[in-house]
Amino acid sequence: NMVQSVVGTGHSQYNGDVPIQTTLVGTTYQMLDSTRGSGGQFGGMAITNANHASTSNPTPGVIYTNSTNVWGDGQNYINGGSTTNANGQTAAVNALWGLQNTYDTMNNVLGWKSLDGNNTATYIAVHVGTAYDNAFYTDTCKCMYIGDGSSFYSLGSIDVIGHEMGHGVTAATSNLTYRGESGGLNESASDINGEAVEAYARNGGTGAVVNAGNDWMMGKEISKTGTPLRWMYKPSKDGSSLDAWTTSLKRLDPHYSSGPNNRMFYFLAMGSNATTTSDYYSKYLTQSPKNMTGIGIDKAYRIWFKANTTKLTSGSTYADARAAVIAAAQELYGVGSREAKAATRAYAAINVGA
Ligand code: ASN
Ligand code: ZN
Repeated sequence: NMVQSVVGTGHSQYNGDVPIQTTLVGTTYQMLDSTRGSGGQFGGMAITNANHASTSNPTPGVIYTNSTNVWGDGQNYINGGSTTNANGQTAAVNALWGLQNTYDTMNNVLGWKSLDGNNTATYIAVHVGTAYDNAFYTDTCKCMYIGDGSSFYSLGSIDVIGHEMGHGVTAATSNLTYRGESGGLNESASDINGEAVEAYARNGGTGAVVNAGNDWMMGKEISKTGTPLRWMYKPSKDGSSLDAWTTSLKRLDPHYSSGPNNRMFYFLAMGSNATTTSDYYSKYLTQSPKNMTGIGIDKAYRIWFKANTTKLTSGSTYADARAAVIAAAQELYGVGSREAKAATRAYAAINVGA
């Protein structure tokens, strides 16, 4: 059989028609991308159908195949109340496009290959569980599982995929322990990755992370109510996350103790005076730190990534994160640089250092 890597079209659920890299084997197309990553369970980046396997220790199932290189119908198969198309391809389109953009963000912007930096191939299995309202990363397979949702729409939005795969980067590098202050930093590292991938994808995948309309919210698209999972610019909007560091932060669930570091990243990238047509931001622009100028998400992402992958360790605290981020900014942009000063101010704004 002739095997070729080809570009097809996916009718995605959240992003319109998207290009996806697939493989033609004889006359059958497969959701296997051998241009992004090697080895792994499937010999390349793959999307499989978990076909409602139990969420505890699930098996990935088989790679999606099709007779043409046009995939999905752009509809939400699961959440219309119908289960007849419960194994539909649209969730797989979301997953492959999201995973390809996750790979490209790290590779094209940072030169970091796949999750471990060694180009080990990853995969995503969709349709895990029944009406399952979560998505999760598993390090043993360097893979991610996506549920179809019940309270949520199918959980494969681009920021959620970037978030989950971000857990793989952290696991391969700093390995921040998932409790206490390090747990919050671990979750924040994933939220930052999710938002950077979203920004990269919305910019058309041109090799930079440009703030081109990423929303600074996690999981907005999968929400049925319009309420996202988390707000990076004002984490306390969720009713549980902190906006600034306190001594009790370490006792919170990592999804809430992530808040201050998420907010630090927002301030570092966007400053405190960002103007936008979106009313999501406008209410929060006048509070501390006033008149802080951001350095843009591209530089902020490079700084955070360098800190997480080369300076943080499993037991790192918020104070350690401050030191690591400032050091990374100094190494990338110079001691006394605008970027290093912005990093210092962004941590001061969340009550870490001065
Ligand atoms: N989706 C969640 C996360 O990645 C799963 C979890 O609660 N660990 O944070
Ligand atoms: Zn997470």
